[in-house]
Amino acid sequence: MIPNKQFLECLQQKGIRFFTGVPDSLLKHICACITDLLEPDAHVIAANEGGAVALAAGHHLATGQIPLVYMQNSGLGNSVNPLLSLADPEVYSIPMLVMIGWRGEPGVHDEPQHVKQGRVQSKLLEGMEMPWAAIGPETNDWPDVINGLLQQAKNGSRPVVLVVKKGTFEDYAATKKTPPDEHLMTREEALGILVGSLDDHDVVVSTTGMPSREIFEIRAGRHSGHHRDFLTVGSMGHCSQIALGMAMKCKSRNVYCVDGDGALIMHMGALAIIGNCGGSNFRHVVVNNGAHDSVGGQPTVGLNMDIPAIARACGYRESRCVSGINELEDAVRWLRETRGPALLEVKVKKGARKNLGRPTRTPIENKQDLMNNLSMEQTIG
Ligand SMILES: Cc1ncc(C[n+]2csc(CCOP(=O)(O)OP(=O)(O)O)c2C)c(N)n1
Repeated sequence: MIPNKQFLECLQQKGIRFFTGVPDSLLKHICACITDLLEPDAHVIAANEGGAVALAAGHHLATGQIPLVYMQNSGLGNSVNPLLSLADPEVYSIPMLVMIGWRGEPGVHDEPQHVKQGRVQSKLLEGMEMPWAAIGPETNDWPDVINGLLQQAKNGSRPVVLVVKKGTFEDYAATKKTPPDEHLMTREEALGILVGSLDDHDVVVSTTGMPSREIFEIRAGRHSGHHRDFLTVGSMGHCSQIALGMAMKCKSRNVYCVDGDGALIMHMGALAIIGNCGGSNFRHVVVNNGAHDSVGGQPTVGLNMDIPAIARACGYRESRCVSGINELEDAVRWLRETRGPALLEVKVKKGARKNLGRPTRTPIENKQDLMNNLSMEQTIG
């Protein structure tokens, strides 16, 4: 396994001075090390992976240096456009080292949303004509691998890819720790109150990562079935548009989108579309812990922005922010009674239960349960 600090120092010695990306669980130790040791002008956690490629391009234009972009392989889709139409040697020809965490590597067990992405990843990179090399826990000559890639980046003035397999980096203990704000509730407590306030006809579309896993367990614990929830296990940042598409057609239902701050920021343009096209049945709950909690807790800018004000400016009828349990109980009542599109931001602390499970229904079963539920109402109606 590779010691994180040694890896970072090796990149710095080779001239990399700027790091940007979106965190990944498989890269969480190296992401934690980068976040911990670098100054804010040397490291930016980007809104999405395409934005990270563009930030890296801007850094290169200003300095002539080769930057590093990190991402989970699910973020490759977000970055294909700027990789091919901005940084590609046939366009602006901008060198960068793109480090990709290989979720769903063939032969390594992973969740359903990662399996196909992991299987087609090499073909995608080859189709994009991106030079790439992989490292894993047993790759002792990793400095040579990086050297080789950086030579290609420099000589061809082009993006190159370092694919990182599961278990490559050692554990990293951060030197700067921000203790969780004990006055705040946990995300799971907040979701428990929200789910408890819904009626049988309400539908939930929840975001990628732990929020959906918690909603699944809350429903299981209350024996209330999973047919009211769409758990967006992949496609980070898109759950609000799924909810909007559903709400536009299911006008007799209240549709609750349960979003995370990282996911909201990833595709924040969605707010403007909801503000303009969302109906009275659209209700948006943003559970804001200021972090990418599901993949290691790296910070987002979620606590430095006024999400309710942004929603109103985008056309939402109403919006509010709460942080206490008592306030939340009032606020979920308010949300239920308010004409949408409406948004409730709930500030929570970072962290989740250690024994949090994963949905035991497959994505297809989840879809089928929900569609049966929605169509039943249409038949009755
Ligand atoms: C396009 C894409 N990039 C990165 C990831 C990895 N990922 C999964 S969940 C997550 C963090 C989500 O953060 P947030 O929405 O704030 O919710 P939290 O986990 O903090 O509750 C990330 C980065 C992903 N699934 N898809």
